[in-house]
Amino acid sequence: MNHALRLARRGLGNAWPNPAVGCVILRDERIVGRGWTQPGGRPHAERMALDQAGMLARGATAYVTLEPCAHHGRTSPCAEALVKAGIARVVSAMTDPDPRVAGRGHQILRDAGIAVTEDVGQDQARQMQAGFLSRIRRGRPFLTLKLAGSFDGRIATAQGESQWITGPAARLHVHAMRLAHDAVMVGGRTARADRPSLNVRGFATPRQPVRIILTSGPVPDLPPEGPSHGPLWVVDAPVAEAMDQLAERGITRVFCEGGGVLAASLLQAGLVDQVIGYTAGVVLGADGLPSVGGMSFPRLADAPRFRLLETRRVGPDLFHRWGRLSA
Ligand code: AOF
Ligand code: ZN
Repeated sequence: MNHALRLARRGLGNAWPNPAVGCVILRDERIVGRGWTQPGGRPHAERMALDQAGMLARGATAYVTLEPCAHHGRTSPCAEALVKAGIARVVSAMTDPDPRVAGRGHQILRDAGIAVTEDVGQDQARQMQAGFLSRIRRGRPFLTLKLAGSFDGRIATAQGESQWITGPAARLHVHAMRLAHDAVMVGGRTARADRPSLNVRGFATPRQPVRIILTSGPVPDLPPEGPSHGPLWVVDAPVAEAMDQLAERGITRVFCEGGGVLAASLLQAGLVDQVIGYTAGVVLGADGLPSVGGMSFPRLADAPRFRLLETRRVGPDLFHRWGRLSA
């Protein structure tokens, strides 16, 4: 299952609107098929693994990071494909929250006499599916907020100089984070001031993230959609409504890169699920530009609070990742 989870990770950021699923087919302790959800969501992981296994799937065990689907999409359901291929046992990590599946996939397998073991590696699978779960259950994407800056949380000097506070290693790390998200989002002010590329560089990607600019104001001239830039979506709606719209369009994971005004609105609205920080060993002082704009929380108890999940050194800077305390 760990192997299947690692395969699933390859689909993060490019399988949307579908979940990123991994599948390993094991026969006589040998791997005969490996699959993961392909860019755009099809073929599904099981289809790819079964095609690889061919006749060797007969009597084999399939490990899948999500319940095999039961609905008729562009092709027949994966649960039926597993039955047809003669799979003897299925080990799955979690039930598919999609109402078209929701237990029916496991049922098809059991009805066909296949031994099914559920919920193996469930915690890791749920983390991997945080975006898909959020889109299905909450009707909004899983939102990661990036805060990069000085010790004292500033992203530019009073004169607006911001290049470069963090080093090249942190910048490359940011591109790896973009890679694992469906969309990269900034507010209108940042878009106009920085004309950011909002693409993935330094890594091969099967699909560039969607570029989202959240604004009611003018939009700067940015590179058109192409091999090195994803589609450009301009969304003019209050933050909560904007997030709902993105989920409706299939987005499961959003990476917000600022600026401070948008960061404050998202935090204030309780929409931030994860914060990642890049902190540099420099101090800019109170006249520097803050990474988070004004928020009105008169009492400390009302301020959004996060739990530390990870710390790591990236070059000369500190990377830290925080998860939201209440869901
Ligand atoms: C699987 N294996 O690799 C994935 C699954 O639009 P469709 O027809 O491609 O179906 C999308 C749904 O299929 C999606 O909402 C989720 O329930 C399931 N995703 N299922 O068996 C996979 N990605
Ligand atoms: Zn399927």
